[in-house]
Amino acid sequence: MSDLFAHDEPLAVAPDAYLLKGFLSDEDEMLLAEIRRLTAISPFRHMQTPGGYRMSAAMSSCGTYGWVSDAKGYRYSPTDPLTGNPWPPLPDAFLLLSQQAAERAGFHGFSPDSCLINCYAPGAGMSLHQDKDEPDRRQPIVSFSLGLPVQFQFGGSERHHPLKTFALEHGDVLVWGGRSRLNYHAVRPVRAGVHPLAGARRFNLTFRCAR
Ligand code: MD3
Ligand code: FE
Repeated sequence: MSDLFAHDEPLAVAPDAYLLKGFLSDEDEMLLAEIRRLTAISPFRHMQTPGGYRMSAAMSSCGTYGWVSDAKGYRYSPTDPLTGNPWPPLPDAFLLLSQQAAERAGFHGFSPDSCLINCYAPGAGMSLHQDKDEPDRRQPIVSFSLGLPVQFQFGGSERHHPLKTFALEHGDVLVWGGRSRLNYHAVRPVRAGVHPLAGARRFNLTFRCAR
């Protein structure tokens, strides 16, 4: 698909948080093919929260560290607990695109060592939470959305702060840093549908500095 949106100005959605509409529109097929390849090595699985709930999004990771959750808590691990092997390396194209997105949003020198791969079937979502398992809070988180659209909600630094909602669509990138790095956020349940390239799924890649 031609790149109608990627040259737009980043849309400020919160202080130091930017939405890059359609940033991935030339790279969507490559990204989906890489997700397929990576998850043949480290398969999608439903993790347990420390409280014993099954997460509705299926997850995998690539990079030096992967995010894991189980009865012992949330953490980054150099090995995939499902396979016992290291996570597959972060593809060069993932690294480059995430760095270009960070740069476009005004964050220089972004060098992620972890990419969490989330897969949402219809009905799956993510309840309100903060991302605080990463030690260096000066580093942003860069998120890529592919496949089915979803309503994304974000609030403030405390759970009770009011929420704003907007759609995340195939090809969109979000960059969260600085003053919004610890904002609460949630993903509403994905509605049934079929995306022409991704099928009945939404995929989200989040690039992080785990160390
Ligand atoms: C706002 N993933 O994996 S990405 C997650 O669409 C997660 O799969 C969602 O939240 C998803 O933790 C949302 C957008 C996002 C990512 C990180 C953030 C928003 C954020 C960190 C701080 C504030
Ligand atoms: Fe999150």
